[in-house]
Amino acid sequence: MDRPAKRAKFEAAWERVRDELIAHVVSKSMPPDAVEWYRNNLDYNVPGGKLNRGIAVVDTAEILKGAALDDDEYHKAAILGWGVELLQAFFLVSDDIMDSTTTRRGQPSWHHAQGIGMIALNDAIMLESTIYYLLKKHFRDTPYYVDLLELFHDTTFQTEMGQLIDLITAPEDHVDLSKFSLDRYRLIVTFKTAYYSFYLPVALAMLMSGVPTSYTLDGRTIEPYKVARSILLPLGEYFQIQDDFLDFSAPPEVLGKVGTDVINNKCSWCVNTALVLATPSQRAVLDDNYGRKDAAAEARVKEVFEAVGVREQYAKYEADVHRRLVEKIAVIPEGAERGTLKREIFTTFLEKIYQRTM
Ligand code: GPP
Ligand code: MG
Ligand code: MG
Ligand code: MG
Repeated sequence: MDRPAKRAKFEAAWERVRDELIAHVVSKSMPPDAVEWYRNNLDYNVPGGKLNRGIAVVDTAEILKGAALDDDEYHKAAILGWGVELLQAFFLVSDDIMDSTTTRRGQPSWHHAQGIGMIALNDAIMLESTIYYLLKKHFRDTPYYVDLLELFHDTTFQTEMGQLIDLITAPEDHVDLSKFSLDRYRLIVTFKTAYYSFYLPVALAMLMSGVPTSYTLDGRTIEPYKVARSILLPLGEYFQIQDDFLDFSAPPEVLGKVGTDVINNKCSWCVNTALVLATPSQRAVLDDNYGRKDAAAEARVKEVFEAVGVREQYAKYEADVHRRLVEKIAVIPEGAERGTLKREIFTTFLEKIYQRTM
């Protein structure tokens, strides 16, 4: 199945999930205006993104099975996938309030949309609770129900820790580059993005596919969830570094948006790399111009990025991380046994990301 067909099938699963969620609040005696509010919250915030995270659950379950999923397996994988998308919707609605962001996915941020305001906070929490309603309804009788609960809870906490260090490192309204560093950056992106975007979808599919906590293959003891983390967290870091580099370097007509990281005081890979390489006078330019809502200041920052060689650093980093990940994936022991890891899970992710330009 090609990408658009996969996406269409996954979106069709949403219709079913959404209808059962609506039926649930109706059954709880919610009046029509509340049902309508909840429906709008779901429709506005959950299905409109790229859906990469949700579809990754389905893809991984298929690779682990080594064959097409039957209807029941597909439906289960899709519900977990929509669980990840609900978690993401909860994060983004909340994040846009915290970041005072007025647009998201080409429309007003939910809290900024007509008539919503701070009810968005309750809506965000309802998006999160919806995950646990779905898990209970569809997985309560499976042996891995508690593992699913723990995984969603642990991942949420990790993302919230990431959000905390993000918020205190780079407040939108106060520039202090002395708080930035590449180590701090790595910690932020691992916790804020990599766990929920890269590890969570794969680990969900692993649980659903009956992958145990450990097994022996070719005389070696494998801890597959640890192996998955050891590849997917650096992969998530790579993805974010790419995102940051493209924000600086990609032509807007290719990227589909204008980069705003410099103006918004983002603790981005580019500024952290520049801070390592800058001379004292270049450092002064960064201190004076970073995070200012002013195009001339932004241009001065970008001149420093060019002068210190951020582009060359990126090319070096990308070649290096690609080689490291390929090596890591190549040593995963593989067998035909059900419930064991397949290298293809990780190679498909890596190939999708490597040298992307948008
Ligand atoms: C977006 O980051 C926010 C997250 C990925 C996680 C939010 C976590 C919470 C616990 C609320 P961002 O603000 O750097 O990116 P964007 O530009 O998409 O707003
Ligand atoms: Mg934000
Ligand atoms: Mg944020
Ligand atoms: Mg970005």
